[in-house]
Amino acid sequence: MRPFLWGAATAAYQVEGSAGAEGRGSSIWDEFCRRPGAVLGGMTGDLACDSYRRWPEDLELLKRLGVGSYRFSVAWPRIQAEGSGRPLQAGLDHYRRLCEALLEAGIEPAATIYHWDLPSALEAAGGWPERDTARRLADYADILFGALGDLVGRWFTVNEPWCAAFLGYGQGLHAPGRRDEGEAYRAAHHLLLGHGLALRAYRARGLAAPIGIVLNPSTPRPATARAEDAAAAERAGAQRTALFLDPLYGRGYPEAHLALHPAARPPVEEGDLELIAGPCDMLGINYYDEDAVEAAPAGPGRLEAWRKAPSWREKTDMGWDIVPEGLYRQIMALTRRWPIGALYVTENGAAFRDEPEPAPPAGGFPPSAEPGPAFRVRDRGRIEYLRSHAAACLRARADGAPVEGYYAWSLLDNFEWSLGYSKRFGLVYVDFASGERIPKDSFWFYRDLVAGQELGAPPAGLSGGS
Ligand code: GCO
Repeated sequence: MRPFLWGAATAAYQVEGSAGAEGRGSSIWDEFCRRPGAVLGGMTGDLACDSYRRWPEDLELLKRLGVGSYRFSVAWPRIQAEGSGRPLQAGLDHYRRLCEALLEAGIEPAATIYHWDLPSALEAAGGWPERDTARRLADYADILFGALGDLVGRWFTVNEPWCAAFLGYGQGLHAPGRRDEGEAYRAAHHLLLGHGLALRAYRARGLAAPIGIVLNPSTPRPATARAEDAAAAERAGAQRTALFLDPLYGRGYPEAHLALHPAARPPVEEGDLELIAGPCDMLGINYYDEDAVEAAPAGPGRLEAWRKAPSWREKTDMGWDIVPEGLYRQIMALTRRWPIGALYVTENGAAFRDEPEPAPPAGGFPPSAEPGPAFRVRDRGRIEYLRSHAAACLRARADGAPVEGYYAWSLLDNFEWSLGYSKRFGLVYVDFASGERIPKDSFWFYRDLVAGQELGAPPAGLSGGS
């Protein structure tokens, strides 16, 4: 068994800022943030965590955390301002420097190619509902393979195509804010096709690092043992799960799901399904919560005939149920149903209302080696969340599922899309006014977990002694 990989994750638009630096073009998120009412309080990613400039501080944090891998995303408009044509050298240089510094620190650079920042020029040409956008993604990906292929240790093509397609083009909650179910299905197909074309370009280069895609599957639990609720749970999960996993694993689109959506016509052309099903080295899944669902009469706005059932679970600040067993169930369910060779939990974490409190002066004897930060964040809820979910992940591994790594979301508090800076997911508290970073208690907890001291393993050096 390969050693388990612990990591932390971020995404470009959520942390980088420097929106106009060094020729970076505009993305659909830059535009969406400027649309009145689209993002809470009119907040934008213009500054965010300022990580484009402060990345050396982030690197120091990663080193202290002791993680083996850092999952970041490359900002497409920094590489191609208009989404096509010759790359911007400054953008490539930035990510090369970041990767080199990570490698020097013994941390694997894990690059996400597309985490939702589509260049505005491509949206103006039709965006993801247009087939050409898939080709543009593959061209951009191939630029990255050429420029960073000697440094990146792990590639993820597309992050959460369900969100990009259905929140972006169906529900209008994410950029570009369109509301058309048919467009959402077209977008979903082209995101998958873009993944498939990028994968083909990658294989043509003969690079060795593992490559895969990141999904956010949904595997709700039936609220009762009745067969109708089990069927409702299957219907409720299909759009985020089978709609993507079936074509990725060579089974075509799930007809039972498409049949419920008259507007759902993935514009499949000859050869698309073969491209989409090109073999990947790994699958990434992002898990945050699990709902209970029950059958409900179908009707307008409820084509799939299910509804969320009440639950007793504590919730995070996102209003999401805290269900660590749901992660175990999801991993087991996915790996039983699809022939997933290696699975990584590429995001897991929780938003809570963190309140920095003045930290007592470093006391004790001998005095601490360095003065600590003036503030402390006692985020016990996040510690419990991370502990229980990491344990669920390792339980799935012990029970035979090919789970090979886990990334905490997120290294830093950051721009939580349409909720702006109001939701804090970080292991590190960010004071957005000053950019100051303060490791939360969960940061030190996660360090201990990564070091093997928090999930019941005997402390290093004490094991096996007789
Ligand atoms: C994702 C999102 C993250 C979110 C996180 C919390 O990949 O799910 O990209 O960027 O911040 O999921 O909602």
